[in-house]
Amino acid sequence: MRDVIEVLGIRATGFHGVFEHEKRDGQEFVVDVSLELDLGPAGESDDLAETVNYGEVGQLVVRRIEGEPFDLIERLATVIAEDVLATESGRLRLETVTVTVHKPSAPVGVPFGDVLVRVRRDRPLVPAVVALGANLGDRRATLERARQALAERVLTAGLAVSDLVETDPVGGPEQPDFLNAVAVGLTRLSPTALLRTLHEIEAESGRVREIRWGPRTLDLDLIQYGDPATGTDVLSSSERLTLPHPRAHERGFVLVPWLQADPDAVLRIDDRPQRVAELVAQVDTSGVRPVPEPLGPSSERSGGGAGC
Ligand code: A4P
Ligand code: MG
Repeated sequence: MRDVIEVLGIRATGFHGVFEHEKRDGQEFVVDVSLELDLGPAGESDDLAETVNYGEVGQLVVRRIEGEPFDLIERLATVIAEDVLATESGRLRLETVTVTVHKPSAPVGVPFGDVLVRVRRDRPLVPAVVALGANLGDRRATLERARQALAERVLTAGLAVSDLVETDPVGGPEQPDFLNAVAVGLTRLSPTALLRTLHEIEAESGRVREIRWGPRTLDLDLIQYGDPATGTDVLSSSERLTLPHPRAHERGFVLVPWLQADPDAVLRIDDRPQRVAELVAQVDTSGVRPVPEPLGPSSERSGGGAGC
């Protein structure tokens, strides 16, 4: 990630330190925070909602400096990094946080210029669900390339991809049938970086955004990020990224392959986590037909592609 927001020299008095006089008298701590995230959306839209508010970060840092005293500045730096990653905009956008805590009056015992610790924290691995669809060109070959790209760049651990299904088009103009599949796995990308990568993979397949809900060589949708069963899913209502995907719960072409890729799948609907197995029983799945040969390296399959 090349884009950075830095807030440098945030100062406040705190009571952190191993010595009794440090806990009693306090001293000044100075914190620098460096945030790595994609600033493209905010650069285009000029909208504060599309970035991380550095004022909010500054306040959070001061609260931690002035708050519960720790023995070590290593601990102070770590909790600040965790706090920043856990803010609403942090969960949605941040790739990496670097926190530097300076303790210029530390009891070092010799003349010194500064003492500091620096911690750098990436996002943890988070479960994510991506729906794949294609109804133009060599659909199977396109989806196979997309599967590979997802494995290399998006769902880089624990990837499971459903079998293909052939589906009647839902909505939009008259158009050919789709091949659909769903991929589940773990990602280190933020939701916004993940969506950007999905758009890059779509563009590499030759997709041009023309008619909404119209035919396309490749459509990749982010269905869910995080796990609603444990309350760790990220919610977003912006037009650029809505999470969970607002139409996933009513679409057989998403729910049927998702359930196959993850029989325990859970989707949040109206603030309530619901089992995908139950949703599949409630929606019309008559337009969703199994395709015999799954995606996967051609050496694992017998013969050529099916369904296109
Ligand atoms: N966007 C917002 N949230 C998300 C998200 N969670 N995932 C924004 C992906 N994109 C999201 O998307 C339009 C805008 O939605 C983007 O700017 C993105 O930032 P798009 O991919 O350009 O256009 P689209 O796919 O035509 O629209 P949309 O709303 O994603 O449509 P759907 O819901 O994906 O429906 N029938 C069958 N049988 N199989 C299909 O796969 N797909 C569609 C497309 C219609 N009918 C279908 C199928
Ligand atoms: Mg789409």
